[in-house]
Amino acid sequence: MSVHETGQTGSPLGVAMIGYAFMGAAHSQGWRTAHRFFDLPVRPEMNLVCGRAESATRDAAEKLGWAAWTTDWRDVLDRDDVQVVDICTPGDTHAEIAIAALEAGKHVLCEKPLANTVAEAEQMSAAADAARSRGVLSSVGFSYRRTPALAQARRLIAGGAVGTIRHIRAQYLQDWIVDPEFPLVWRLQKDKAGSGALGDIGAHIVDLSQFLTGQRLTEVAGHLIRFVDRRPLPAEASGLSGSGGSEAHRETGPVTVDDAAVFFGRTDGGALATYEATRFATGRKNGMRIEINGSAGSIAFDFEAMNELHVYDATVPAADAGFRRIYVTEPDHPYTGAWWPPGHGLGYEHTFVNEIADFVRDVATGTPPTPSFADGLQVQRVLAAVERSSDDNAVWTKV
Ligand code: SOE
Repeated sequence: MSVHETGQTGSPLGVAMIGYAFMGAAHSQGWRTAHRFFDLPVRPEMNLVCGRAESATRDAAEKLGWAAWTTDWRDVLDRDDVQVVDICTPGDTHAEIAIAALEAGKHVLCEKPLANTVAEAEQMSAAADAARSRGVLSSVGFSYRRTPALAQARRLIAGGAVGTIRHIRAQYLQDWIVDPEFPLVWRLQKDKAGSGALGDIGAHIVDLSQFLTGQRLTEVAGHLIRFVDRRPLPAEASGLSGSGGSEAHRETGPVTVDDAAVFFGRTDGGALATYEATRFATGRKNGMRIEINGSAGSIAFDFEAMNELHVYDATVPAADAGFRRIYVTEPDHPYTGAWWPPGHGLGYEHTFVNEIADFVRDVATGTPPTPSFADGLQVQRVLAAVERSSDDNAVWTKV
């Protein structure tokens, strides 16, 4: 019996990823795995990862499976073995990197939110339109669209399952900074993140509500709040790293973003939409929930039970009506046919593998991916409108 060497199948699609922390790790899972579970026309090649700190970037390259690493992201622009640039950095660098990569002829996948300001998002969307005319494609990484249950919910709603939509009710509940001693990480700094819960997790539920319903927000009102104004600087910033400096004397810095956002809006389809995005929902770890109520029924989802979809059909006799639980693991459900037999649920990382599989297939076939930078710009405009409403204190009336 002779041993046979396995050749590399499919032509390579060279990828460079910028940023290697939480999102970099999630995207790396996608680049390593997508072509091993989905039949793709090309094979991603993880050729270069970029970061700022030399040792951490080298360690990330080895751990996450990248062939090379650099501390200068501009190195990706003129490499012939890079056709895709995947941006996994904080929002303050999205515009500069994406526009340079598009102008260099690289397809771009950019993490959400698209940018930290509407002005930056407009520049990115214009660059994406110009690049698309040259066959250079782009997408913004609203990964929750690739949750099978949510993609199935969109199919059901498009098929009339809820009838005329009256209510969109979306929450994104986390609690990772309830402790006032949690350090001042980049997500809590406006110059890095653009906003706090509003843009980091509120962006997800704004995009998702529009994705599921096909409707767009036209007007919003809301309020942003900050509960904790100052936090200890991260160890590396306060010179404590390695010195085991005493917690009692750690320097603090100002939190410059919102801790929580509540807002509501009207859609172009006449629905009333309400949103809550908070990092202070003690006990809720990643409670991204959405419910759509319509004239013919309702659909409800909670990411903390991400394989389940709850559907209410109002057209059956009241005595038989009730929310039914669909376990979204059947081969006919979106994405699940590429994974495991029915009943073997998926997890958070699968939304990134599904996202990257769609992106790779679209790039290989010259199909403009969704969501586009224009979709990302529209979300940015909603976030900015909420911020203006909050700044104008537009929602409060004294009791
Ligand atoms: C915030 O904690 C966060 O990491 C978001 O930035 C991600 O987009 C979301 O997928 C998980 O939560």
